[in-house]
Amino acid sequence: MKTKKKASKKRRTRRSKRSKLSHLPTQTQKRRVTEEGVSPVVEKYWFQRYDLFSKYDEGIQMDEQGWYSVTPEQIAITQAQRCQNPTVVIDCFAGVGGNAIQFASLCCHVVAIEIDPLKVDMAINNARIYGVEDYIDFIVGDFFQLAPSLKGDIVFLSPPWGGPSYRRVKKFTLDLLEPKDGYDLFQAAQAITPNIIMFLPRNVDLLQVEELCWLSSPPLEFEIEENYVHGKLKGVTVYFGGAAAGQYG
Ligand code: MGP
Ligand code: SAH
Repeated sequence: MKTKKKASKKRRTRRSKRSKLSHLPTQTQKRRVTEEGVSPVVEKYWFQRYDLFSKYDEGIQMDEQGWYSVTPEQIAITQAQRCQNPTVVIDCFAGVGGNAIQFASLCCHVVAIEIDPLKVDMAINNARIYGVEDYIDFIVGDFFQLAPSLKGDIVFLSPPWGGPSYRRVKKFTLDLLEPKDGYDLFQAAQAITPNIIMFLPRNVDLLQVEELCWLSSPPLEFEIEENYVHGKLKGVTVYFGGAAAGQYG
C-alpha cells in the first residue's frame, strides 16, 4: 500500500514538472535548457527527453551523440517485442543503452557492444535505473573486430548515421552508414545469424535495403516497419530472417 502511494506521488511530480515547463514562454523554456547545461545541438532532443527515456528524471545520462542517437523508448519496446522468447540478443552499437535496456526488460539476455567507454559507463548507469543491469553483458570494443567471436540468436544493428545532418540527403544510401557501409555491416552480422534487426533513417533507400536479403541464399525473409512517435516518423526498422518470420515474437 505504502509503495503504491509513493509511486503515484512520483508520477504526479514528474507530470507537474513537465506541464510547468511546456506552459512557460519559449524564452523561459530556453533559459531552463541553458541552466541544465545542454548544448544547442542537444536542445531539440532535450525537449523530447521523456520520449527517449520515460525515467529521464531518475538520473539518465547521455552525451551529445547519445542524445541524438538513442532510440526513443516506445520504438525500442516495439523492436524488443520481436524477441520475447528467452533469447540472446547482440546489440552491436549499444550507445547509451536505449535498445539494450528494452531487450533486457523483455527477458532477453543482451550482449551490448559499444566502442566508446564513456557511453558504456552511461549505459550501465541507465540500465541500473531500469533495473536490468544484471541481464546485460557490456563489452567495450569494435563490433567488426569482435564479430567473428560472437554467438547469439538475434543481431540488432543501430549504427551511426553520420549525425543529425543525415536528413540533408533526399535518399540515404547504405554507403553513408558509419563506420562501414551497410553491405559490410550486414555481412558481418549475417556471419553470426540470419536473424537481424536494423534501425535505419526514415529517408533510407528502401530498394537498397531490399537488396540486402539477396546477399543470402536462399534470400532472407524481410519486413519493413515505419516507426512513429506522436505521429512523427522517426526511423525505419527492418527485420530479417527469423526476426521477420515471427520466430522470436
Ligand atoms: P532526428 O531526425 O535527428 O530527430 O532523429 P527529429 O526530432 O526526428 O528531427 P526533426 O527535426 O526532423 O523533427 C530521429 C531519431 O533518429 C533519433 O531520436 C534517434 O533515435 C535516431 N537517430 C538519429 N541519428 C542521427 C542517429 C544515428 O546516428 N544513429 C542511430 N542509430 N540513430 C539515430
Ligand atoms: N541504439 C543506441 C544508439 C546507437 S548510436 C541507443 O539506443 O542508445 C551508434 C553507436 O555506435 C554510438 O554510440 C557509437 O559510439 C557506436 N559505435 C561506432 N562505431 C562502433 C563500432 N565499430 N563498434 C561498436 N560501436 C560503435
